[in-house]
Amino acid sequence: MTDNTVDVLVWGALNPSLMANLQQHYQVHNRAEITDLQAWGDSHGAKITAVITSGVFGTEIDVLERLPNLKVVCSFGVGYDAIDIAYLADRGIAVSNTPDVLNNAVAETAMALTLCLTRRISEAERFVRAGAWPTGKFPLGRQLTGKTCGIVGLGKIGKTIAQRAAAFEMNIAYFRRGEPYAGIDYTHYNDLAELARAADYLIVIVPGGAGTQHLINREVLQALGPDGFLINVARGSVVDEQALIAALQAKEIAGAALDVFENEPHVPSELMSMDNVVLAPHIGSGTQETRQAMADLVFANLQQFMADGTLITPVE
Ligand code: 8YV
Repeated sequence: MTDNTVDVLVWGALNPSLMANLQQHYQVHNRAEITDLQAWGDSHGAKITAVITSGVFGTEIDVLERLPNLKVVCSFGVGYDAIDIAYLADRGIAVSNTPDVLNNAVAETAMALTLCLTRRISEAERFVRAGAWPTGKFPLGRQLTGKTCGIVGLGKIGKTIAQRAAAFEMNIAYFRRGEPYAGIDYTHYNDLAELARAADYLIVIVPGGAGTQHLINREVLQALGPDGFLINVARGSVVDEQALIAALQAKEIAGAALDVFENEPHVPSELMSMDNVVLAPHIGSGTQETRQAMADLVFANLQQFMADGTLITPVE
């Protein structure tokens, strides 16, 4: 059904082409514009059959409770830790995400952050812009060639990162509890601290949520050691940020590159002031091509669900 008679609730400002498609085909309500939730729920809640959100916006049970006829939640992003999946499953509400289309973009971000960190690119640029070049030499970085890249989470994005790291002639190792993956030649560790000990660069790309909360803790950071670098392109919740700050302050690790934080968009001031830390504002999937593909997939999921009640990429 695309005759503007179906009401959908969008959780905030999403990709412009997705917003335009939604406006064209649906009656769009915007969560960000609702000030009086109760009044809005009383007059509009029962009309909403679909929610469109993102991996960052997630959902709120308070709002979902006011949508008695909700049938589907379509999310812009692969990670769904911010979405109340168990609650939605209980109510029989279908959920879709955007897997696969962002693997390359996130892998590129991981490599960009890794290179930026190890070759001190941000720091070097600050040095040049500050006019410091004529007054002295910039300190040396370290190379990736021949080093060990430890991947925490060898899922689809993790494998895509591994291929790129291998092209830089890095040795690839990964953490997985229990048995190694069949048919994968990379070195397997079932103990995360052991992987960290072996790694020069520890790249984190596991899903967020309760199961991975503070997986990267003090012990893992200490195992990574004073010559080891941490790169996080997963979720802020996966790294114990206070332990990371302590490890950086004590020079227990060499540096960190972070695309995600525990309390986004707020970044601890301690991290802001460290030269051996590279900071990015959650841009893992942020290329024009990938965001377009994500927007198209969200809309295609919604359209298919409205047509036949199925999703192209359901969260299962
Ligand atoms: C965000 C992401 O969802 O896919 C994910 O899980 O974290 C990102 O792609 C996207 O930035 C939402 O705005």
